[in-house]
Amino acid sequence: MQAEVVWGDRWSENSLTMAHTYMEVACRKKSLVCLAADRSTMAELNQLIDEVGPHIAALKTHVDLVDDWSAEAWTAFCSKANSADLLVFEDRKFADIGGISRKQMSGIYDIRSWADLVTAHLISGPDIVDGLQAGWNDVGRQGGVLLLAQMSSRGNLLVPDYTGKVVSVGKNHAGVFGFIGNGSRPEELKVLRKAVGPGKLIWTPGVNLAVGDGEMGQRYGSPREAILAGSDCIIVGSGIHKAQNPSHKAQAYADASWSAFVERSQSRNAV
Ligand code: S5P
Repeated sequence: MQAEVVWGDRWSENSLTMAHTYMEVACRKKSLVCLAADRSTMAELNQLIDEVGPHIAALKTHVDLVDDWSAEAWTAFCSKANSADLLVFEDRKFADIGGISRKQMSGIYDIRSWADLVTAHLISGPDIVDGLQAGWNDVGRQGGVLLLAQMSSRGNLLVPDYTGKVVSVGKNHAGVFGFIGNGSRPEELKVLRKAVGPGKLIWTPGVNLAVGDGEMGQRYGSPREAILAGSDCIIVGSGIHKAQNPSHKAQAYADASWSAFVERSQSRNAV
């Protein structure tokens, strides 16, 4: 089925090209899974694409945690991801003023040249989104910013009042692809979806088929519950890359996310 039909309002009310690109990839792959590829060598990262590429729609990186990073190896890794029909999402969590964020898109890692998506905190104000978009513009590319509206870790300081302010600024900003919400708490996610409205995407970490507490204060909720509560992509890390068989696990997350998404679209159409 065509992406614009399945995604409904999410498609028609989001004008950002990268948002449509994601919705199309998700439909081709029948997967609303973004793999958090938190492995620290280039060989392990490349192996992950080989193992799970067909079952995921996006690959989330932390470019600064790779031990043997080199510009050549990274370029090859990104083109491998693109050949596997994956969006590349650098989870850089930018937080500085607009002009510096623009410069941080270049530098040694040159994020603007390979990332389709990046994360940012809105703590410094809305110019950060313009700065990041200018970064992509500087190299003739397009991308999307995911603003952190909630976090999954215990004790985080993104309290409801702050979340509300991030959403009210971000939902009206054309450069904003969507928001990071907390996948471990479906009730909070429903409130977030209501505030965001139908247009912007919500991507959620803190999701695992084994619900409960993770390492160092991480918390996990179920993939199905997250999608039904309004998430458009589950960000899964250790649930896949630490599994005995990452390919099988990735397929299980893809199936859970896609069937919940179909259920959600059907109930929307039924109303
Ligand atoms: O609130 C957040 C936001 C993010 S982007 N909580 C998170 O865990 N993340 C990221 O999601 C985190 O940086 C990591 O890469 C991933 C979760 O990995 P997992 O192993 O806990 O599934």
